[in-house]
Amino acid sequence: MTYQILVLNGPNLNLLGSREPEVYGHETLAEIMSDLAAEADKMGAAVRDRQSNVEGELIDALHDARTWADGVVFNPGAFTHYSYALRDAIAGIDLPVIETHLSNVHAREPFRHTSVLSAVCLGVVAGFGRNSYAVALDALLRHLDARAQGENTGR
Ligand code: CA2
Repeated sequence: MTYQILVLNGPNLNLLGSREPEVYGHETLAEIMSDLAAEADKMGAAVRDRQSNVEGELIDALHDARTWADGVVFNPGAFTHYSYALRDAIAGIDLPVIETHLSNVHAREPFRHTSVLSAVCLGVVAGFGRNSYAVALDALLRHLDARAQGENTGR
């Protein structure tokens, strides 16, 4: 069974590799997503990645995922900290979503310590740079495997 996973990236993540490498690393989003697709293949999953700077497009992508995906790895960018619309979308789709961040948001400015999304996500991965995506994908696939075997693993 090949799990189908949406990897969704929010605002400004298209700028990765161009500025603030000390916070976000030197790789572009395209490089990170291409490496993740190779990792996913080894893990028995297929990923489709999408990036948007527009809140409504992220909501539409989450809604659309209901029709084809088994779960979502989601870096919502700064929307993490205040988007109740994304929170409602995640709560409404009945798919496991892992909130994922490159940086350790809890070691940064106070406004980044709050997430309005975490409570409706299966879990949160933050602080491992580009590896945050692979860690989140691994956790999501373990959850899906356990659920398929009838174990109760949360959401
Ligand atoms: O650590 C993360 O992955 C974040 O989701 C990244 C967001 C930030 O607002 C969140 O608090 C944490 C920002 C992404 C912006 O990325 C840039 C990359 C290069 C240059 C400028 C912005």
